[in-house]
Amino acid sequence: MARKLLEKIDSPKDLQQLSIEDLEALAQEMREVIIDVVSRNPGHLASNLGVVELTIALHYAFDFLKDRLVWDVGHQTYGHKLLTGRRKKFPTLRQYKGLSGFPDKNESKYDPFTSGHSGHAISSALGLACADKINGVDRKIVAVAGDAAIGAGMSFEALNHAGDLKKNLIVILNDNEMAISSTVGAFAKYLNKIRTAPLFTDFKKEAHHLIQSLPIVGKRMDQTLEHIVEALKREITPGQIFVDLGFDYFGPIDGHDISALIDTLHNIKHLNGPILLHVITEKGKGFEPAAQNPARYHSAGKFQMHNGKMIEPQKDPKKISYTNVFSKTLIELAKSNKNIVAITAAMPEGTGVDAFGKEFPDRYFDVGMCEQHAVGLANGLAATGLKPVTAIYSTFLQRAYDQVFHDACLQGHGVLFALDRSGVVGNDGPTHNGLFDIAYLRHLPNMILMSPKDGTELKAMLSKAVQLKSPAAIRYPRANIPEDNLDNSYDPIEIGKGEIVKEGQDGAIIAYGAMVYPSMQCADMLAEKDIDITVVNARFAKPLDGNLIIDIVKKHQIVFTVEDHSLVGGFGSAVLELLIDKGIDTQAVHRLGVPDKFIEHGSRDVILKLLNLDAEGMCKTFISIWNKLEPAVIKNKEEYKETSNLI
Ligand SMILES: Cc1ncc(C[n+]2csc(CCOP(=O)(O)OP(=O)(O)O)c2C)c(N)n1
Repeated sequence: MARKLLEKIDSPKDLQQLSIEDLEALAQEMREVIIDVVSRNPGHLASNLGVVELTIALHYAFDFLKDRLVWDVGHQTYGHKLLTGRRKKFPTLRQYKGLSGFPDKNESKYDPFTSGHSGHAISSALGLACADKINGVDRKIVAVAGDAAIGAGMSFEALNHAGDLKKNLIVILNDNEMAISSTVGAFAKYLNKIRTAPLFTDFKKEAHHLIQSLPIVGKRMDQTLEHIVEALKREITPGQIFVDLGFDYFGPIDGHDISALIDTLHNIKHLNGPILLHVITEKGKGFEPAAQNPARYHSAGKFQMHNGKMIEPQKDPKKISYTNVFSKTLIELAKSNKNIVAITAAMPEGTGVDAFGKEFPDRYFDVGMCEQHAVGLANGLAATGLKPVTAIYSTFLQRAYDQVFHDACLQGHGVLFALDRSGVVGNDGPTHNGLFDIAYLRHLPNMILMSPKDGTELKAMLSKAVQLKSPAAIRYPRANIPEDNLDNSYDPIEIGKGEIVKEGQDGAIIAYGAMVYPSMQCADMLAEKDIDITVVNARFAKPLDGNLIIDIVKKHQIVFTVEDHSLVGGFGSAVLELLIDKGIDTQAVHRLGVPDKFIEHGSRDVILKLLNLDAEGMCKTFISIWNKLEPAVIKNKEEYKETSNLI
């Protein structure tokens, strides 16, 4: 399809050649490209469609090579990427070595920060504004935050600070009434009230009309319209809360009216001090299926472009996700255990607790994008003997580290953390990988850490964990469970006890969680080469099954620890600490996991393969170490050599 306007936009400067009508047509073309690419390369759709006009207007009114534009979360920057020299690479969105789905400072000069976690934009933008003052730099700093992002604690902290400092800062509140699903909270209700107030631009027109119709004085008064509007605005401003915080509030304005947006941005960019521009947008705008069901199309799978129908990946109907197992098991357990309550931080569907919310609305809390508060709330609930299951992605719980320390562990309260998306998450990339949770939780006294090898074990762990009186976390990946059938009967889990899955004498793999099945496959591959290894399912990173691990290390010449987690401070580190503390020789131990660097985007399978954390990769690593061992200690090394180039 010819996109005659977009094809001419190599940088935002090119927008200046276009009329308002052309800019409107450009918005249409951008939508088509976004829908087309996302229908094939699943990504964030609805939020991006909602900010197309705002994106154009921002790049028209500012020069973000000099000025700075900071998007909150950053999942809504596809239009921004199309206008800032990344149009040709756009079809590679979220693919390995392709464009990131989020702002990426290594990707473009137009992205001042790499981001993906909500609440950061106003703080970071304020930091830039403060630095500009110190460095004597004269430029405009703009932060764009959604109505859910602005409800995050960090955003409030930044507004509080910015309103006091009075530095030049423009905050654009992109209000579409939606987080992933509906935005929750009293602040969202407050914004709702503003939304129903007359649009700022309509109000100006109305006042103009009224004054013109006054006899004689009309003309003269019209000249002072701006002043009157200013004065009236202060009196009847809908966003009074922002004014009271020290901001100049403008809005609400229609976020799909390019002309009004450009006019307003041109007007406010010359004002001093902190400014908040309230823009009303529609999530999913311009693509009916997404506009009708913005939550479903927030992060869409593949779909048909002409009707939005989701194209389900060809999947074995028996295959279900860990999230699904967690979601169903939690409901089953909560039916008989009335103490169970569930908490999500604006991720009800992603974590699967939405189903719990429908079943037990009085025992369910969606706190908004406020992970810190989620953990504090859990503490209060747990203090009374209730059992809060706090379902937060591994990467987002990082935001609440101190609350985990202070409000869960220090109190010794039985808060259970369900850490979905632990490990490599895939196409969302470095901002969303869950690679640090063992490290940031393991050192906290009272904490119990476990990870199931499959769906059946997740059920077993969850049913054990909801009985615990101390804080605990279960980590599981964004993946389908590996077994074909979910077993309804399972052996009870004993805290701190692992299991030997397979016994051999040539080496051992001690695997944690999702790495157990690939380790078993690796053992099968090695068996074909006549190398017979033991595989241990560690189950716990804290407390470790010390006796089992020491026994395995003593008996084997090569021992791998395997985890889809950072090697720094992870499961393997815990094993080494144990061995050193017990005076056990650690020479045989090799740690497999994620190196000390940020891991780029690409599908989970591709990334695990690159990290040598798939069965083949483990096998290769095992053999390279095996090859270095003295022939005397390897009884079948000669036989092995004949087949070694098979790998
Ligand atoms: C700290 C954190 N928690 C949760 C998320 C997951 N998340 C991504 S976008 C989103 C909703 C964003 O809503 P809003 O800020 O209103 O922006 P919109 O998508 O409506 O443009 C959520 C919950 C996140 N990115 N960061």
